[in-house]
Amino acid sequence: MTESLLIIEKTEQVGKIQLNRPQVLNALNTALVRELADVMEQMDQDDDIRCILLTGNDKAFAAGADIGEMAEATSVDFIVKPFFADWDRIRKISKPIIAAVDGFALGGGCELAMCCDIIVASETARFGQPEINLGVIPGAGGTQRLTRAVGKVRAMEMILTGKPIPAQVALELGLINRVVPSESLEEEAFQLAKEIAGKPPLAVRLAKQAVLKAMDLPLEHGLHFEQHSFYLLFSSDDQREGMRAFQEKRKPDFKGK
Ligand code: DAK
Repeated sequence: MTESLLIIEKTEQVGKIQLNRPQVLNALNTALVRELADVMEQMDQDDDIRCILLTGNDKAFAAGADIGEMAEATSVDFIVKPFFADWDRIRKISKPIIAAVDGFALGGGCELAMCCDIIVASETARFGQPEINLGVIPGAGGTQRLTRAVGKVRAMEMILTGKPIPAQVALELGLINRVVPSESLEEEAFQLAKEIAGKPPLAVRLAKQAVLKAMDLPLEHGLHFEQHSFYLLFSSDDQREGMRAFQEKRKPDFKGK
């Protein structure tokens, strides 16, 4: 029997997905990325899941796209076959995604973490874009998202040298949210996912969208999007519930409606 490429678990409104190709440091082949996009889309539609948690194992979150699969590809293959189409599906997920990163997050692995909304890393995690050493450049957003996250000169150094940075440096550069000991990574990331899962789902969804818009819209347009999203939430039950609960000094019970 072949082992599954992903290990999936649902706990307290958190959908956990573990990448499971440990023998190749979770190298992201087409089949795995397809399955990941499928599962994330299912979780995006599942009312019982309010936050997604993506993890690897202690040696690697993911060491990049599968080099074995790519090595003999031609430019025409990339254009004609939908080699990388599933990556676009992942960035369109509307629920928040937390990456819990231990070990290597390199190339496509670093790009996958950056597609997530929050990154919690262990002290031994390493982030890098080593594609330059293979004669190519990042292709799943590395030159764009890394630059937006850490600024031009830092991104340039990482991408031109291909040298990974340790978690503590990634934290200082603003690439990740927090660094925790390896043994508590899963629990800390889960607690954060659970905390977000307890928030009103519609507001969470629109907040995610609005923050992502800030990355690529001019301020005027971003502010416009924010304002309209704010107005829209006043037609939700959760807005009434949240404000009433505050006035009645009780805990709100959000339904995502
Ligand atoms: N692909 C395939 N196999 C890999 C792999 C990868 N990326 N990374 C590691 N492996 C395999 C190794 O070949 C080895 O297999 P065996 O030899 O045992 O069969 C096994 O995993 C263990 O690796 P090592 O023996 O090398 O382990 P070490 O601890 O010595 O070294 C390492 C760990 C992470 C430093 C090293 O494995 C390494 O440098 N790996 C390659 C990292 C890399 O260059 N990653 C970038 C790949 S290019 C796009 C989407 C995505 C992408 C591009 C476009 N579009 C949407 C357009 C992404 C591109 C990339 O990620």
